[in-house]
Amino acid sequence: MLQLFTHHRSVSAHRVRIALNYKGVSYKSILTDLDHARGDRLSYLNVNPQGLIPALWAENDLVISQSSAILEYLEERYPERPLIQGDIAERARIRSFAQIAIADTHPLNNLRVLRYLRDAMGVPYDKRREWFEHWIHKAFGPMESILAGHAREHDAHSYCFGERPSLADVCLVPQVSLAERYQVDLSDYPTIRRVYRACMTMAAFQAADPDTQPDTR
Ligand SMILES: N[C@@H](CCC(=O)N[C@@H](CS)C(=O)NCC(=O)O)C(=O)O
Repeated sequence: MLQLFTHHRSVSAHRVRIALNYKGVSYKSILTDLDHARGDRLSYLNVNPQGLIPALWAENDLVISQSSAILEYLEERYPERPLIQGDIAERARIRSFAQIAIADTHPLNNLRVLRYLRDAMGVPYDKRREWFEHWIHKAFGPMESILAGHAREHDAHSYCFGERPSLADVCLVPQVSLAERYQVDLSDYPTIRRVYRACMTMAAFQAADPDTQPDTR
């Protein structure tokens, strides 16, 4: 069985949990601490030398790190319920949207970045909070206009780009969940909130939510 090194609050692991659930792939959660100081984190470096979560122990000697690489692996290994489909333009649109979250948003608000701002740069809480919210709005503004524009041009649909979830939804939902946890004002993003609500009616998304994980406290 696949084993996922995960933490309930990890945005990147959240993406992978949604994809595994959506594709109906069974997996075992290996609960892994986000805190580098803890002993189990040190042994986790043998699994993922970067020490970042998630990692997927996929096959005998194959451990995959980096959520986008894991998501691509799952897409190729379990193509039956695809997360990237449609014509070549739609597939490009889905990938491009997903990268706003994966490449341009999450890395700036990652724990190690926020801790570096605090510990090495001496940035106080209110300024770190400003940083955090700034990068969320820098993502959600364009995401909202992309989704609203697509909804205007096509028949109204529930998910990011159609009537079935895609990689775009898999990457959007954890960012919204994170923003909600930190009570970021999302009132300027009605389409994002509508898509989020639609996703959260699905069991695959509910079972991946940070609040429903075995290590949720
Ligand atoms: N690009 C990586 C990012 C992985 C990552 O940064 N994971 C976070 C949790 S979402 C982590 O382990 N953070 C620990 C830290 O920043 O010290 C991916 O997509 O998998």
